[in-house]
Amino acid sequence: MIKLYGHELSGNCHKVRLFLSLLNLEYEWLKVDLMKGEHKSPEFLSLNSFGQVPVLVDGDTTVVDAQAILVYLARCYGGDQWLPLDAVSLSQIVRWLSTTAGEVRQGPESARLYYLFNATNINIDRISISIELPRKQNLFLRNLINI
Ligand SMILES: N[C@@H](CCC(=O)N[C@@H](CS)C(=O)NCC(=O)O)C(=O)O
Repeated sequence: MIKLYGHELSGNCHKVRLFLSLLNLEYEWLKVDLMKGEHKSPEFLSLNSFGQVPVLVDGDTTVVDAQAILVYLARCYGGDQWLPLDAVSLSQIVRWLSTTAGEVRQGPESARLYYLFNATNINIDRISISIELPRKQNLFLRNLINI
């Protein structure tokens, strides 16, 4: 059975869980407690030397990184429906995978970390400007993450 290492508060893990459910795939959920630093343990680092979740293990195959996992699952289990290979479709899919790891991460995810998890190393003003939100950037971000 597929194993997914992750944490329930991780947006990157959520993407993978959502797609597994859309594909009706059963999997074993293995919680990696980020708060306790389990993602930096030698055992976990042997799965992903970056020390990050999500990590998916499918038989002999280990895939790290949410976007890579989505592509893997789409190719293995989704037929052509989720990942058509013609040049235009594929480029559009990569564009949005890239956006989730870029703009979405720089915006909503950083706001969530800043406001909900007190990640004070994040410069929230700079992030708001860098993703070019038009007005009242912080208010927009706060509304987006519902606080
Ligand atoms: N590029 C990776 C990033 C994964 C990532 O940043 N995961 C976070 C949780 S959402 C994590 O494990 N953070 C712990 C750390 O970086 O030390 C992906 O898209 O999956």
